[in-house]
Amino acid sequence: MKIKKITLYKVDVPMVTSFAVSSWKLESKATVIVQVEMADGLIGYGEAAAMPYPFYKPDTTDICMLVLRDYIAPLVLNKEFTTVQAVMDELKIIKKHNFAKTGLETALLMVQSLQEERSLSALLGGTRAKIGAGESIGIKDSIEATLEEIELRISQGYQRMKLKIKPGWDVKLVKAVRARFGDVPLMVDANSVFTLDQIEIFKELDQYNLTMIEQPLGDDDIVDHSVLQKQIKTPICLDESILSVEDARKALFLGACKIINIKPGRVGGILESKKIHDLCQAQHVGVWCGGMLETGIGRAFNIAVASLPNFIDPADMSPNSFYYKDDLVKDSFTVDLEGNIQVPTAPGLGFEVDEMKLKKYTVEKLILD
Ligand code: OSB
Ligand code: MG
Repeated sequence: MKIKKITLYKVDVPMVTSFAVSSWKLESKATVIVQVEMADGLIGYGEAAAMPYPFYKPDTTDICMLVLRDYIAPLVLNKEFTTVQAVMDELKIIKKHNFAKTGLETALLMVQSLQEERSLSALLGGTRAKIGAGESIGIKDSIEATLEEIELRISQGYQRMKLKIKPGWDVKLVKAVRARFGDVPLMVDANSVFTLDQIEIFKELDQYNLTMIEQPLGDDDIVDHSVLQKQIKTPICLDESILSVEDARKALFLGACKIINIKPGRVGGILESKKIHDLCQAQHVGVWCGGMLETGIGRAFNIAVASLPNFIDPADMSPNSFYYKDDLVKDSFTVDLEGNIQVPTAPGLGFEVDEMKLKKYTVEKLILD
């Protein structure tokens, strides 16, 4: 495979409502769509779904644009590679910048899927025809507003609720949800805002039969998480802390978690996601697919990844219409009343890129050839 041209689209799709987590709030989600044009004429689209600011991980949308333009494109343009993995190996000289790498990798996997006339799921070795969907519920103005949202999602079939928590918005929220909805599958995500000094909060949360507690402590920590995991029975799930299969290996070695949230963008791509999946499967540790509020383009890859056999919990995969006023694909996925999403069987994304919408929401475009 030989890449002839890379086009970077920095897009900004307006949001329906803001999305707040422990220490930041998203009002507008900028993302980078990567389009590759191959020497044989095939076109692929991928997404580098970093946040617009460095509050989740150091990467931002603008940093993705810069790294793709100045470091990734020059390493790969007009060179012959045998596989997508070979391209990713070439990029190993660039430290981290996983979202930017994922933008290119996903575009190339779309091309490979078209070339081989197999769906992305089939290409990866996916075994599920449908995947379960869960909702990630941002921090709202009131507990009542949160309960209303949960009621709606339960009625729509969602298989589990994930509540964003922060100090002061933790046990009382979970308690209220349990009081109203009984044993609905429930988990919490702290987006790295707590420290071990607040261990009592986790001991209390431990009483509420949560399916897991996601990233309670520091965004690059595994040691303190291993201390915490030994003191609570609720599984800790790592998100921010796991940037590679090596990180996953170390976290499992230390007992820092009992489950891992795999987001392709955070770990540097679909192939790295599969490596983490395989490692965890071999160690009988489950994984599940998180999200970065990707557009329909990025979500297509997440769905394919989530169809692998060791993805044992529902994905964070609300339709983009929850979050955005518009999408970049036509007829994106839907969640049925059992809370399932059909895994596309067609080659490519499985959804058609809406070129008009892509153009409409592009705020910066760079052509590299
Ligand atoms: O921590 O899982 C997270 C969104 C942006 C950044 C971090 C996170 C999230 C979500 C939303 O929880 C998940 C989704 O894409 O639906
Ligand atoms: Mg998270």
